[in-house]
Amino acid sequence: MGQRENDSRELRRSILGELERAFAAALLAGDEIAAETTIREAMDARLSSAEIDEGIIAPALWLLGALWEQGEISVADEHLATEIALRVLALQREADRVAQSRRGYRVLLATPAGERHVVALRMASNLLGGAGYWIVMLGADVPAEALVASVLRHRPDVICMSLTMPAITVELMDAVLQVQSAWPDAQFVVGGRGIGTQLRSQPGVGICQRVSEVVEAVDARVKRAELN
Ligand code: B12
Repeated sequence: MGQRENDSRELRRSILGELERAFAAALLAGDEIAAETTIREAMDARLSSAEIDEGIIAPALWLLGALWEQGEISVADEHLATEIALRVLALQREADRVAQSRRGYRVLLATPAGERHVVALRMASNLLGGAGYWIVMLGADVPAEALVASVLRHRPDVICMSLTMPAITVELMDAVLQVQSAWPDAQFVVGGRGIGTQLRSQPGVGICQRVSEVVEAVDARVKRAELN
């Protein structure tokens, strides 16, 4: 096994250990909000449901059981902790259900002709893929005609575009208009420092300031398309 793989396992183990301690402390304190926050952090850290169950929830309950046996906590404390753990399992199930429900939806990502900055686009793709969306990544510098052809072929539910250079606004606008004229129901989410005021009033286009907003913005566009 390589050093890098070792390091990443070590890091994962240390994250898991920290979350396990935080979750056990939340159960001991009967603090449902802290317990939920810890599990949300675990999900954000991309720990799997199995890792969360085996590495965080089960050990915390074992600890509580041991404390109860030793008479250090009451049976009521133990019951409260179990109830909180059961509610957290429901939260996990809901998160899995939402991710599953996104699997049937496609998001196509590209930058317009002339735009070669793609780091934010890749970030958006990772976040959307992680949230369950099916990704069609075209990458940088996609001419409007090629974008239209790809949209008609893949029929994405949402098209995400990134613009860094304000000088390329015309190309982005042209791409949006060409796609909309070929497919009037097309839904866009665009972001990037190059976005000016022009696109803000364009129907079918949502604007994001930060990449962390992308999943929410795409969810909203998918819902809007379903209402059309
Ligand atoms: C890396 C880089 C490059 C790389 C890009 C490599 C690649 N594969 O991406 C290379 C070397 C190719 C490059 C080339 C050029 N670059 Co350059 N580049 C940068 C640099 C250093 C970092 C850009 C970056 O990745 N940022 C990190 C990302 C994560 O941040 P972000 O793009 O701001 O995105 C955030 C938000 O805007 C938002 N977001 C962005 N897009 C999207 C999309 C969606 C859907 C969502 C939800 C959110 C979202 O989320 C992100 C995080 O919150 C910047 C410096 C800077 N200040 O940004 C210059 C910079 C962008 N480049 C610049 C320039 C001028 C150029 C060149 C013209 C240089 C040259 N003379 O050749 C060329 C043009 C290339 C082209 N035609 O596109 C200028 C742009 C100035 C301007 N306003 O026009 C900058 C600002 C540098 C500078 N200070 O002068 N560049």
